[in-house]
Amino acid sequence: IWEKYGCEESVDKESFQKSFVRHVNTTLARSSLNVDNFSAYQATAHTVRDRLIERWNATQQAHTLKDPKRVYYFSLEFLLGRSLDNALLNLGLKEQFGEGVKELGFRMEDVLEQEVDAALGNGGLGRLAACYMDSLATLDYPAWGYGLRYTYGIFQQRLKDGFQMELPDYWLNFDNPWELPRLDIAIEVRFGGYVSKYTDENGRTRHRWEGGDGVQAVAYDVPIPGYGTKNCINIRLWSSKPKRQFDLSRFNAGEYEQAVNEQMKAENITAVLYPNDNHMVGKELRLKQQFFWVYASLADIIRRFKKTDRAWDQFPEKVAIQLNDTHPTLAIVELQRILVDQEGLDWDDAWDIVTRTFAFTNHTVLPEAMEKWHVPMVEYLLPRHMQIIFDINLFFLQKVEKQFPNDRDILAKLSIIEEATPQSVRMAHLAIVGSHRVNGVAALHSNLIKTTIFKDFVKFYGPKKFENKTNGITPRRWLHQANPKLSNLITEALGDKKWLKDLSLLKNLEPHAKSKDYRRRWKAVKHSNKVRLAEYIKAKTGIDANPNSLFDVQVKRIHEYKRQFMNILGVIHRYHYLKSLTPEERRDIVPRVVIFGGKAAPGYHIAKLVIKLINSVSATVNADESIEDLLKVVFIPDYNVSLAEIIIPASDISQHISTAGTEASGTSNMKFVLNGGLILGTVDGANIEINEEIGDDNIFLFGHLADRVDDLRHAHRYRNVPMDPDLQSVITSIETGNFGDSRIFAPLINTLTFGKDYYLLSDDFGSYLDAQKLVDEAYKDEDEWCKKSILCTARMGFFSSDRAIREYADQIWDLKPVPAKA
Ligand code: 26W
Repeated sequence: IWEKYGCEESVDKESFQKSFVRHVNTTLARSSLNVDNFSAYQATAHTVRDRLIERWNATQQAHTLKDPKRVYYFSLEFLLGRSLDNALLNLGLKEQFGEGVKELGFRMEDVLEQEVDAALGNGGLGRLAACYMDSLATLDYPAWGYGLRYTYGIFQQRLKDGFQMELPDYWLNFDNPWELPRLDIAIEVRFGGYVSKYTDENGRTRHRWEGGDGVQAVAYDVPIPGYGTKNCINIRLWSSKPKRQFDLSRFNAGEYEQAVNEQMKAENITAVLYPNDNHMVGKELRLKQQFFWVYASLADIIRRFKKTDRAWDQFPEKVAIQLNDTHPTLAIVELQRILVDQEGLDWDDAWDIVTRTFAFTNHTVLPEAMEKWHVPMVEYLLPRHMQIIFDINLFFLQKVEKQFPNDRDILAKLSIIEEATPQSVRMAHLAIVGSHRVNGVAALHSNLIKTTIFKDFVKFYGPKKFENKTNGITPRRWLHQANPKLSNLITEALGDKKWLKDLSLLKNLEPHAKSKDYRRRWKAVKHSNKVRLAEYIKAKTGIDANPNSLFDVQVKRIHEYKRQFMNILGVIHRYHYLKSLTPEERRDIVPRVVIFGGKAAPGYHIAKLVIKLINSVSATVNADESIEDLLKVVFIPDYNVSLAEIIIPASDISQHISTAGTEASGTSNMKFVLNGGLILGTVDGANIEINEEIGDDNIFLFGHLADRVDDLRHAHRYRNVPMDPDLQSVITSIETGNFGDSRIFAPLINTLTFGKDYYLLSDDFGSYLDAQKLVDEAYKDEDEWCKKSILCTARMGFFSSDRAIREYADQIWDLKPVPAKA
């Protein structure tokens, strides 16, 4: 029977339609008379889901049989965006199903538009995790992601009078076809309690973590299909549920609120994603999220490991765990606890297993982003783990002392415990000590961590433990899916779609930059992408963005170090300049649309003022008829993955202008250039490597270098550095009230004065304006610009997440692909 009915779901147009109609009738309980676009989306999604699950099953079965080494990617964020289009493309179903849907009376574009984003992440780190899952699946690696299933993802952003407002992102309003609830996989997680000591049968002193309150972690599996392979990997997201349903005795006694209390407390744990990007806030609930997640994930991994009868010392030969930043660092402690307390291993044997299992990726050098947890809080929630952290630290510092006798200074610097009141656990230190490899995410960043935040660890461990793994992006979503017209034009030039699995093949596009006809068509694609964005802007903001203008884009989280403030100050400078011109002089000007997008953390007041200033400038500039259409300023609200897919293909130039040394890598810079957009940026993060690949002629770099930053800051702090005169006149203009009541902007302007201009806007402003001038000049020669655009795309092969994942697999995880059977 299994063989008879276990045949594969077909993928042709007719079977799509059959399955679509069946899902409308059964899954949705509707009829042909009441199928709207949303129902059509649901029916299509379920049809695709059936095919996904089949591959998912086959992949997991193959892995179970082969039992290869697996990598587990621990990430508190997976910023997946929409799934339907991606699944259609990766499974190669788009054409047939598109036809099928059309004959049923729908347009595929409208159907795709119905899906809400899975926005379980803040920005760079979360989207990187999503790109890496795509590559792991595509390259047939046996991999799982582990994360949390937040009920609320990153908040939705609205604007009110130019100010950011936050709305909850309740993304699970309707059923989510992209997850498989695994209600049978439930793991009890504990908090609190106490530690008891006892002597075991061998006379050894042992510890047991007892008591405390329990909640359940329930698994939801999200299938991630590879492109051009049957391989389909899994992200397991945990959702918190109460251990028991509500307390019936209290309910019967009429204490209804108390009766549901425990249930609510349990469900709180995975209720909401913390909306802070690059900023640590020491909230107890966040620590609970982290422990809940790593406890359940490790229990799951160990259950899988124990299915085969292997000795513990083989654990690192079967399991690699990558820590996506310090958020999952407690996993190090938890594994040590399991091995020592529960499995009875000696401390040193256990620790050897632990350190061979874990590797740690650092994503930021900003001091305010470093995770530190107060010891009393950790002690109260996780008493045994706190003891183990102290022991890990003790044994570690003993080794340090042996290597550096009588150097108290280095002990204090390296200690996992920060000696303040109260004491804190430095999670980055714990992550380094508990991992066999530490990596940064771009060349400059990886060097910086070795010479700044982790330099004393390099003294102790030597440099080999610290590596670079330059970030990458998936060309499937960020070119093929987001920019289908350009994807087709590339495929046409290269003869086939092999480049989607080997992005280095893009280099064969280079000769086509010389073809006038190819350039014409390349330009036409960019133009049509700009038209699409202009229509979106008109619909959402009412602003007319002329697609014949230069589209200048900065979209990313709003943060002082990313310097959107400098961008808008530059816009004001341009505005004054335009107003100073005679009508004849204006004829020579390249019209620009300056586009901003991005969310500010709800508690980050300065960042929120930047949004307000952008909107105030937008209101003034867009209403000023004297400058005609030469400048428009747009803030597109609610920037997210789906919006990025519209914005990125439409940019002529995008800005990546962080203070040198602050942006670890950036990944949107790669997405823009891959889509033939040029970049204006500082010598920071991956901009540097992009420059190396695409050449000096195809990028606009400016500003001070990272090695100058300390001196410049020092100068601001201790000497009276006069403000750049152009910057000063822009500030004066704001203060005069040209962009509304200037008093609200005082705290923002103060960052440049009383705040000692920590992010060095004044120091870089002159070279920023110069670089902008070069952009304007270059854009006048449309044909030359287009050549640059083609060369940019052609030279971006290195930045595929496939390359990045292969490096991790070969150099850190020792992982081999396991191709799923066709
Ligand atoms: C504890 C609060 C917190 C939350 C999130 C601290 C730090 C984070 C993330 C690590 C911030 C983040 O997303 N960093 C970004 O990671 C990207 C992927 O490597 C890089 O491209 C960006 O440069 C970096 O800012």
